[in-house]
Amino acid sequence: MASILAMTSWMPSVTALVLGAASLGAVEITLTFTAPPPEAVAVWYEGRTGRLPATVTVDQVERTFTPAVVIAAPGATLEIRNSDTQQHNVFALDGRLKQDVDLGLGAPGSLLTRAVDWPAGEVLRHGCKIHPDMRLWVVCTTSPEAVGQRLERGKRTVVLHLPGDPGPVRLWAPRLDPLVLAPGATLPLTLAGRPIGTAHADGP
Ligand SMILES: [Cu+2]
Repeated sequence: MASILAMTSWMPSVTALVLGAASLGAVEITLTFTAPPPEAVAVWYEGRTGRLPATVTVDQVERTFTPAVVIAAPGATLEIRNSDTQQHNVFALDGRLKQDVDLGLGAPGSLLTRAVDWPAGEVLRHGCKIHPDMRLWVVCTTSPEAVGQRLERGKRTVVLHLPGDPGPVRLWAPRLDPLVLAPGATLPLTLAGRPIGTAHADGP
């Protein structure tokens, strides 16, 4: 009886904490790097499905894909504009994802399209055959909430805000070992087993 009473007296504060976290409608993910960070990072809810736009647009300005990381649903159309003063040649080559796509030369002012035709949960890098430094990462996911960004060199702490009801978060970066973060968890970040830092998701 005493233990039940003790539990009951605990319950309201625990419930309030859980509801408090959920009502914020977001998960804050903090990445702390002990080695040079990857070029880009993205997070989305693992296994979640929802409505996503049928078309996603990326621009090319000053030899840079803008934004550098985009989120797209399976089957969506990816539009790639060229607002630059020079031509670009967008391509994607990834044996594992069975991708060998060359969109050809895109003149200034042009708009090229392709289908997001690789599996959900996978990220396909695109580049430009003329400018090898150009990088675009397209995240294919069914999660209605997802965010990604290019990371600055030398950055040691990155905080991402993923909107939506808190739940397990999939964390992606180029060559990063697959990682799913439950709310409240802290896990090591590793590249092919080599530690490069930690990831923490806030939560109850
Ligand atoms: Cu280019």
